[in-house]
Amino acid sequence: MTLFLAGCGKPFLSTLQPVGEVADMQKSLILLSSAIMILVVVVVSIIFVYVVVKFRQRDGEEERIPKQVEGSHKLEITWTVIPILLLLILAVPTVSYTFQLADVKEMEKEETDALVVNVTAHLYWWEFEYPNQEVVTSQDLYVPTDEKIYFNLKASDVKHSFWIPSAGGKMDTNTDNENKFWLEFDSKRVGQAPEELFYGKCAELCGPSHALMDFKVKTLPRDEFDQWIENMKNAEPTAETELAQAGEEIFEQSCITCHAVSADQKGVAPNLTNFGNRQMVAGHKANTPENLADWLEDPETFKPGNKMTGAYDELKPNEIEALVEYLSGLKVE
Ligand code: HEC
Ligand SMILES: [Cu+2]
Repeated sequence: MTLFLAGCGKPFLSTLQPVGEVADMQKSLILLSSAIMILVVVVVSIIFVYVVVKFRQRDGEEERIPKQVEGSHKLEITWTVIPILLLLILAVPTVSYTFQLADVKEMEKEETDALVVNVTAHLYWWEFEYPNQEVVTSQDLYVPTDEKIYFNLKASDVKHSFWIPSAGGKMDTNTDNENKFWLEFDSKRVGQAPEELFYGKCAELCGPSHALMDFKVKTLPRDEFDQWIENMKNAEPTAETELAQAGEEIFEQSCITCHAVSADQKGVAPNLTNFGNRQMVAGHKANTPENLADWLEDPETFKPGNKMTGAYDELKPNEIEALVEYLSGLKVE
């Protein structure tokens, strides 16, 4: 079963197709521990079958009792020492990797060139802040390749867990402390995923829409990443058509209290500066005008338990059309 299921892995979300150093280390631990477990199961099964066959009760020998070995020092020592050795083989790389993966000295320096991302998990969406660049985005995380990206993880409401299966993790996001770790994406391997785009997940059951609490990770070469940051900083909401302008008006009345459309603001709802570039609507369905209209019309059916339901008066079809036009135009190249 495990072998068959392992075949289902997709290159953009498989722990078994690592895309960077952290994922490599974690995969090697998975393989090492699986190998040790398989070895133990195989050896124990062989001994079990051998003993059942060899010492079974045979016809005419009902009274015969084999030699008793209870309290044998040799056997007791053998089956105590072997597990200790196996655990040591597993413990040495595990402890060593644990320290390497928790090494975040670089991000804690006063002045650092390292890329830091503050991740805040909310019911049921993700906020990504680049504190040194003063840029905020949501749902789609942008990262440069070939360098360590340091994450500060926290949650605003309940416990969630941050996981990018191909790159590493998972690590809990808590409400009362910050967890820190780093990940790395190897430029030679990001091509394994279509559009160099990876999937991220919430890995801690957090409520009715937990399974829909997904995000995307877009990997870019460093210079394109810098350009993206620059473009985000300069982005201004535009409404070119008349329909989009009508949408902007509604947005400023009903939505702006929660949603920001400039990249320097955090908030109680996803920052929409580059919503038009997003892969998904609310992290759940493809970002098409139809799905966006469904979401605005009835958020509750789209994503049960979400924190937008009931936050604005019911929208008329023409208002939804205008909002869809406006929101789809919020793009940062
Ligand atoms: C109570 C504050 C609040 C108000 C008011 C509000 N929203 Fe939201 N909105 C949210 C939250 C919270 C989410 C995240 C929901 C989720 O994914 O679970 C969200 C998500 C969205 C998304 C999806 C964002 C993404 O990155 O996928 C869009 C689009 C959106 N809202 C549009 C609107 C529009 C248009 C209005 C006004 C008509 C509006 N919102 C009013 C809180 C609000
Ligand atoms: Cu969750």
